[in-house]
Amino acid sequence: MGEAFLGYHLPQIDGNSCGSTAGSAPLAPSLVEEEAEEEQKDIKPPAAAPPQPEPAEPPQLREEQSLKSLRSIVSVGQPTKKYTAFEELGRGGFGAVHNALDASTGQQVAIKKMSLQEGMSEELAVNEILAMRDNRNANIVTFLDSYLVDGELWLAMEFMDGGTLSDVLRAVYLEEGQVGAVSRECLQGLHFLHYRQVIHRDVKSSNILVGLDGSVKLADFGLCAQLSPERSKRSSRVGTPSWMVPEVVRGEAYGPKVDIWSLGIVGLEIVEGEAPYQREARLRVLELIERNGPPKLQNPRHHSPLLRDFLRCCLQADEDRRWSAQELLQVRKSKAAQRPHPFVTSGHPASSLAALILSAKQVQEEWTGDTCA
Ligand code: 3AM
Repeated sequence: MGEAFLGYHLPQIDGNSCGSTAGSAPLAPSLVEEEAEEEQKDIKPPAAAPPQPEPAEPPQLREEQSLKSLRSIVSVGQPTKKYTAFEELGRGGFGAVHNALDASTGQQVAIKKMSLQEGMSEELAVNEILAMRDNRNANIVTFLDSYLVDGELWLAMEFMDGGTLSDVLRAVYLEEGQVGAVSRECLQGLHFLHYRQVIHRDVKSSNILVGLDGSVKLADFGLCAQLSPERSKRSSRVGTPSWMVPEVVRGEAYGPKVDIWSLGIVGLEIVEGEAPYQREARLRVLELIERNGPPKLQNPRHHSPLLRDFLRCCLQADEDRRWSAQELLQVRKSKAAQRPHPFVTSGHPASSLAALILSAKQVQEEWTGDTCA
């Protein structure tokens, strides 16, 4: 699975912060990575002329500032007293995720532990906490609490008992009505974020969590960007290669619709099993995205005209022609869309995903059993 990256040689992510506490906006971190030709795993970004939107401060000063902002937003106290029965669920790009029990309520929680030893993590951590804390919505994983523990940031959030959408896709096949349901739920989360001028910038199936009740929620906000009237576009090359939109690959100015392209790529992941070019080396992926524009379905005739049209609306290389979350959902009537996209409205209710997510869990458990046997 491709891992996210921040633009190569960037002195800042792009000075962003999610969350409404603009005053405590963390400056984004320095990151200078060695180039290495390898698969998208553990990749670091390719060479490009990165945007330099704001003058960089000395790295040490920025690190101190972000550590200060982090200290000001985390809770005081010992999470090891509040939470018990820790078990590792898995590892992501920035650390491990554990599940645990809230000792006072018995509620199951997920705790993401991010090591702050590696340069830029404080800023990503602040970004992630503020984004989750300040953007509460039924289609966004709920933030519960955060702590600083021995050089680690612990972020407690709601436990999603179905795991990631990517885990589900490995185990079961989704019918089109279920693809519509997942797309609609993600679009609702994206519409909420975009309405609040937040761009997620790393939408992919491994950053979408699901529940055994059929819920579908966006997660992993470390790379998100808060737009403002003064800064209505971003231009840093941030994201995960196969899910990146051409305007990001080219280092051009972009807005919230980058997430809609990535959602279109999630649609391809769902129906084809993986994202386009996912097995290619990262430089090659970026080259292919820039050269080929919108990726095509391998077997278009295997899919309905509605699904094909939905993907076409998301995967428009021209940002102006790409539909927004609002247009796809038709949350409000706009000139560009007098009706919601029928693929989204024809999607099954989210609750109908419950059985599918349960079967995916069972298949995964069988696999684990087989491995252990
Ligand atoms: O490594 P896998 O895919 O098994 O499902 C997520 C992933 O598991 C899980 O942590 C791993 C690394 O991202 N995870 C992350 N956030 C979670 C949450 N809020 C979560 N599992 C449940 N609830």
